[in-house]
Amino acid sequence: QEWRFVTEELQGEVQYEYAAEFAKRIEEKTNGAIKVEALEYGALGSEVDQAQLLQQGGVEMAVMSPGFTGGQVPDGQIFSLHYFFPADPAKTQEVLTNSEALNKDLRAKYEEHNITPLAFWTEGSMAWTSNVGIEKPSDWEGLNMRVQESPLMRESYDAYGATVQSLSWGELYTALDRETVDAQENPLFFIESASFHEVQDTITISNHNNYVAMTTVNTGWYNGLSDKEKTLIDETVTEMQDWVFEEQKRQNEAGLEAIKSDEEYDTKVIELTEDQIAEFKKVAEPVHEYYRNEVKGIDPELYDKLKKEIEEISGE
Ligand code: 6CS
Repeated sequence: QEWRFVTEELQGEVQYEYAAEFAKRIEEKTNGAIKVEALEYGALGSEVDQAQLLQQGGVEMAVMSPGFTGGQVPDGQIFSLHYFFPADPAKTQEVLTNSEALNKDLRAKYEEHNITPLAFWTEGSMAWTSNVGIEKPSDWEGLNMRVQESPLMRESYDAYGATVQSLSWGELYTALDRETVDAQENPLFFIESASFHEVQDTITISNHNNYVAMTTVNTGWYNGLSDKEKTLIDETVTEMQDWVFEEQKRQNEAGLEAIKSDEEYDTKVIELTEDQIAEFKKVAEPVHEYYRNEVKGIDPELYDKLKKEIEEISGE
C-alpha cells in the first residue's frame, strides 16, 4: 500500500517534516508494508486546491490549515480569533490535544465535508510583518493585510481598520515586494523560511494568535480501513503531538535567531509590551462575541465549550 500525504509547506519546514516523520514511523511499524509519500506545497496547486484534493480522495492524507476551508466549515474559523487561545504555545498545544470541542465536535463538522481531522497542533505564535512597525491598533489603518480563505479573518483585521486580501502563500513574497499587500501574519520560522523579512522592514511580536494546523484524512478512505490500520494511524498521530511541538519550537527559535543576525536585511523586531497588547485586546475581544452571536453557520455551543476548556487550561 502507498498513502499520499500532502502538506502546505516545503522540505525543512514544520508541516513537511511532520509528514516525513509520520511516513518514517509508519514504514518502520509495518516493516515497509505501508509506504507514505510526503508531498511538498506546490506540485498539487494552492492550499485550497490541496484541501479539495483531500476531500475528493485524490490524496489520502493532508496537513491542512483551517483558514483555507473557512467558507466551507465556518466553525473552523474559531482559530482565527485574536487573543482567544492562550498566548503560550505549550498551553495552546494542550488545548488542541485534549479539547473535546475540537477533537469530537469540530471533527464531526469537518466530516460532513469528507475531511477527518485526527489532530490539531500549533506551529507557533504568529507575528505581524509590515513596513510601518505595528505597535497599536490604529497603525493598521490603511494597510492591506494578506489573509487565508476565511471570512472571519476579515472581521479581525477590519476591527483594526485594515483591508484584507486572500492569497496563497506562494504569491505572498511578490505581493509584499510589489506592495500590493502591506502586511501578513505567520510563525517566525515561516517568516524566515519564506524570506518575508527580506521584503518587510519590521516584525511585531504580538502574541495575537497561534498558527494551527490539522492532520487530516479523507473520511471515506479512513472509515474503510481495517481497525488495525486505523489504530496504527491514530496511535502515530497521538505520539507525534509532542514531537511536532518540539519541532516547531526549535524551528521558531532558530528562525528568530536567523532574522536577528541577518545583517543584509536588518529587519526591526518589535516586541509588544503588556500595555500595548491590552490595547489590541480591547479591539479584538468584541470580535469573539461577534463570532459567537452573528457568524452564520457556526455552533455557539461549540464556542462556549471550547472557551471553557481554554479557561480551565490557561487558568484565566
Ligand atoms: O501563510 C500561509 O498560508 C502558510 N503558513 C504556514 C505556516 N504554513 C502553510 C500556510 O499555507
